[in-house]
Amino acid sequence: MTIAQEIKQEDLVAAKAYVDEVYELVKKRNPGESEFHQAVKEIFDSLIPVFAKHPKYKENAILERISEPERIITFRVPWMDDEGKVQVNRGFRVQFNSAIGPYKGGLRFHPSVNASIIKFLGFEQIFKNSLTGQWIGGGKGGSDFDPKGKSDAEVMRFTQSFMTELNKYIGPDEDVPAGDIGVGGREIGFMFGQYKRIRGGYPAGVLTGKGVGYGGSLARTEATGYGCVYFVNEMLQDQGMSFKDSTVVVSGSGNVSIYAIKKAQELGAKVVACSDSNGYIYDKNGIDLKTVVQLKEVERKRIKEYLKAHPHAEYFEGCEGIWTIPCDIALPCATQNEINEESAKILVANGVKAIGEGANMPSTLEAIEVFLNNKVLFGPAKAANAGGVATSALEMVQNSMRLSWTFEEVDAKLHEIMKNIYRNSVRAANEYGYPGNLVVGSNIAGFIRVADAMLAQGVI
Ligand code: NDP
Ligand code: 2IT
Repeated sequence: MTIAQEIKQEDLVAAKAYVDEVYELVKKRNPGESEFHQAVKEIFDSLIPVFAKHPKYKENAILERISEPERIITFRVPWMDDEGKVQVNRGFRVQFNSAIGPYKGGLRFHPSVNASIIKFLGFEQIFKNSLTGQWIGGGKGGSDFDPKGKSDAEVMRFTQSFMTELNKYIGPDEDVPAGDIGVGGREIGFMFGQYKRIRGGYPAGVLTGKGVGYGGSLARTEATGYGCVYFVNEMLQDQGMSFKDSTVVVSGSGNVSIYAIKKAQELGAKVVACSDSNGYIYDKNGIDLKTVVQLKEVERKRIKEYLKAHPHAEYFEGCEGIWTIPCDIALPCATQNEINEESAKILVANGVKAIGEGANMPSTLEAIEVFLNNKVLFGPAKAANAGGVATSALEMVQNSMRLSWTFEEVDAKLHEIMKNIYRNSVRAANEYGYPGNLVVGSNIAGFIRVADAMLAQGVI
């Protein structure tokens, strides 16, 4: 008998009422934070059968506790631009949950950053990090600083000011930030330098995503994109499909997108489109990744310029249109809520077979419904993009051991972790009565590990 068969209908009804009640509490306590509400709603709804089966979680107020961050830090970040003008940004770090390890999660620098966005990301990170099977808690941070158009000197002055405050709250055993949107190798390098200068010694494990020349892990740069493709590949193989000869659309053209494109191409797919926040390119011959890397990682230019090197390609303004391109596999790798219900319906009408969420929460709740109702294979963000943070945890391990693994060793570990996340999510979905629903499966598998650790550690 599966767990689902053991659950009584009246317990499900009671669990739903309880979960709804706590969700209302979260909304009341965090007014106006729509992204945070959305992330909480998705998790809470998935957990109804867990609460119906295990009264211990309700009795110990796990839901009320897990949705309230252990600590939120906000701070002023003053810095001087190249014209000598003083600028002020806001810095954030949400230390959400440390039941299974030090807080771990990226830093996002983007003008849209606010408390709601950092809280949604931090909340998701708890369950994602748990799914990796490693010893990392959930956290997230960032700033409303916009790196676009800033000189290297401005980025350095900003990140040094940011770290001058943030350093008080982080450390290799306390809280270990990494990159996210707008934070890559350059920013991590400046932040590590400033942390080391303030705190002394060589605390390599305080940040991940470091350069491989000073304590970084091989394959961390590739890990999120590669991991996402490994995860989707598991979903496809289970149904007798593969990337080979498939048509793929990838949104974004940043860190996650670039390495998702690379691995998909290696597996024999034709990637026909990618984008940035201004628009998207369509190349019917398949994207030339070298040009994208040169434009986005080296020259920091707009994706539109791809056409200079490839005049046969097409450019379209705006982001949503990318989902109207017919494809077998769609990998949203840019940002939250980039696929709405309408885009999801168009993808389905055009015959999409699988979605792999490289970005965090790229599909709205309504879009997810459309995919699940139409039997599209759906790899949710917490599972599909966990390869980045998993490899960050491997970087922490290497820093603690003062050694470095080869690219192949790290990549093999990443691959195994993604397969495990897939298997554990499938198993949880089956056990709790939602076969094939990896949203429910990954949320449940991620939740139980953290909830049991919280139970063991008492009311804290
Ligand atoms: P990057 O900054 O490297 O790239 C972000 C890409 O998304 C850029 O192409 C950017 O375009 C585009 N983008 C950003 N904001 C928007 C927006 N509001 N609308 C449309 N496009 C946008 O970030 P990453 O590749 O690191 O992150 C991408 C996603 O993956 C995020 O959701 C992040 O949280 C998630 N993620 C990242 C991980 C990592 O290891 N880096 C791990 C797990 C998840 P433009 O150049 O115009 O800004
Ligand atoms: O969303 C994420 O998982 C990340 N941005 C990576 C976090 C990390 O600590 O590597």
